[in-house]
Amino acid sequence: RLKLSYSKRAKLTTNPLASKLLELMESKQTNLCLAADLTKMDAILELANIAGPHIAVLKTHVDIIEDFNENFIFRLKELARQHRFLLMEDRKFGDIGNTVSLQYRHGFYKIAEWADLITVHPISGASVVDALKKSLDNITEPRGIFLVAEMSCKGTLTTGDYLKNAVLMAEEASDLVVGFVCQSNLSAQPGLLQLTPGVKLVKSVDGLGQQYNDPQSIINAGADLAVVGRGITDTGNGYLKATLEYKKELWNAYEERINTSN
Ligand code: UP6
Repeated sequence: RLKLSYSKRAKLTTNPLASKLLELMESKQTNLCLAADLTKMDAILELANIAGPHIAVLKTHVDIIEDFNENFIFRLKELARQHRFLLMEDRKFGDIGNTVSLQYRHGFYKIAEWADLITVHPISGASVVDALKKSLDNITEPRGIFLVAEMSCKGTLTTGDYLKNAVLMAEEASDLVVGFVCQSNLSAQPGLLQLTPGVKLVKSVDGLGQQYNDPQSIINAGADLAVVGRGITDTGNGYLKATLEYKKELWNAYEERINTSN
């Protein structure tokens, strides 16, 4: 997996959204997933408009937005279309099948209607993926799930058998799973993507448990998509400069990974 280009891997996936994502990454030359963890709609839209041409995925936590309304989704989808990036709602679903399917389709945010990708904790077992799949009736666009196999924070319980079984679940799960959220190279399957959060230009911590590694280390540890949040949003030099810096570092590390022999 680690030596294959994104475009080759796009042909080896079973999920149409995973191929679309890998092709988009190759054509935009970016493996950056931006965590837009801001609490006002306009601030997120401004960030999405500036960073949009340089990212593959914009990741949201819609439940932190203070002035959320449907117009936000309408405008965000328009930016995603214009700048060609996918939308991921990092909801980290973690309940029984019936509850997650209600949370996915209903309530205030109606996530299934607009999020190309979602994150799901494998804690409830494979039935949760089946339930999410069943709840996609009438949704015609392709959808994908990233299973949270291993977390980035200090003291996480996602270790040992939990981690191993989460990977097996992703490998065996329905065609809805496009990959996992993790910190290390856990699967050789070329069709699954590794999404790695906890990324900053310099290895560091945030004082609240988050642990950051630098772009080159996480790409060498198997990341296909790197999640960068505060490394970009907390910058003093403007979003564009920071986005381009992360994009370049991450893409160079990927090219080095696929081009060096061993
Ligand atoms: N995230 C992690 N670690 C995980 C899973 N998800 O940090 O194991 C998410 C957080 C946040 C983003 O919910 O949205 O990735 C990281 O943001 P940061 O770069 O600002 O720390």
